[in-house]
Amino acid sequence: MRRALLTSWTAGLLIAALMPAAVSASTPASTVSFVSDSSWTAYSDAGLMSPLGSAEEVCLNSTNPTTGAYAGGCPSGPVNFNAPYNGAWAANLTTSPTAYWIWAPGVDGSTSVAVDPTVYFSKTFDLTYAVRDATIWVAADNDAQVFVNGTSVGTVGDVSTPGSDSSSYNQTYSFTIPATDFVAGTNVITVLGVNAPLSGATTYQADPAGVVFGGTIDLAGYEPSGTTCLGDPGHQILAPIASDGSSIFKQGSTVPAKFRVCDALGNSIGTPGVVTSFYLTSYHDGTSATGQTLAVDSTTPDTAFRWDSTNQQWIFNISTKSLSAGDTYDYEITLNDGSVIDFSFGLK
Ligand SMILES: [Ca+2]
Repeated sequence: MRRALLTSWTAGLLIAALMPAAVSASTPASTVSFVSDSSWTAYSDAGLMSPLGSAEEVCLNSTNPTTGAYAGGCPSGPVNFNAPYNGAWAANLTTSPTAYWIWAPGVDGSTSVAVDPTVYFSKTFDLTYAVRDATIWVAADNDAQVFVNGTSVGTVGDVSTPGSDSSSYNQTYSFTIPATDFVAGTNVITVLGVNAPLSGATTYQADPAGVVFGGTIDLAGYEPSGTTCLGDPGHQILAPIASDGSSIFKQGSTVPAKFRVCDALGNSIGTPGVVTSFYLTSYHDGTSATGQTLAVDSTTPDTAFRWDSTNQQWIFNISTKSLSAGDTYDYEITLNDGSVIDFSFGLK
C-alpha cells in the first residue's frame, strides 16, 4: 500500500530540490550506497521548510548496539541515551558497518519524550544516469516509513499507531524501490521515524528513539550497444563515416568522427570523461594489417573528442594529411563504460 507523503512535505520537496546535492554519481553502471549518519538533515513535522539541523548519531546505552559502527559499544561522538535496556537495538549492522542510529539533533537521555517524537531524515541524491533498481533496509525504535521523491516505498510498524511492532528495532526490514520512483537528476530519499509512547516514560532515557538504515541505488549507465540514441544507433560511428567500413575519403581531407551514447532515458550523454581513449589501431593496403597503435592526428586544437551540445554528439575531426591514399585505416574509441567503438575508412 503506497501512501502519499504529508501535504507540507510534498510542497517542501521543491525546496529540497534546490538544496545542494549531498551525493553525486557520474560514472555509468555504478552503484550509489548510503547509510544513516549525521550527513542526513533532520526535520520536524513542520516540514522541509524548517530543518532541525544535521541528524544526531545516537546509542541506546554504553553497550548497545553491538555491531557495525557500534562494535565494542557506544563509540565517542554519538549521544548516549543511557537507556536501561539490554538486547534492544539488536538489528544487525554488520553488512553496513558505517550506519549509525540517528535521531533529532539536541536530544539526549534527559530530553522530554514530548520533544521531536516524529522526525524526518532527508538527503538529496544527484543521479546522472537512470536508475536500474534500488533497495533500502530500515530498523526503528519504534516505527518508520521510507519515501522516495515523496512516494512511500515501505513502512516499518505503523507510523500512524506507533509501537504496533515492538520488535522493529531488533531486525532490519528491506524494501525494493521501483526504478520508476526515481528521476534523472535530483532525487530525495526521506526516512520518517516515530517514537512510541511508553507508559510512565517521560524522558528519552526511559523511552529512547532512533532509526538506522542503509541502501543501494544501482544506476543503469549507458544504453546497451545497438539501441537507438536520438534517432541514430548509439555506441556506433555516425555519418559521414559508414559503420560498415565502406567509406572512402579523399586523402588530405578532414574526416569528422561522430558518435553518441544515451542513458536509459534516451538522453545523449555529454558529461566529461565519456571517452577514455582514441587510437588509430592499424592501417593496411589490401590484406596486410600493420597492427600499430598510434595517436590520432586532429585538424583542430582538440586533443580529445569534443562535446557538440547543438547536435548532442561527440565529435573528433580527423586529419588525413599525414595518411596515405590507397590505404585503409582502423580506429578504436574506448568509452568509460568499458565499451569500444571500432570504425574504419579508406583514403583515395
Ligand atoms: Ca521508543
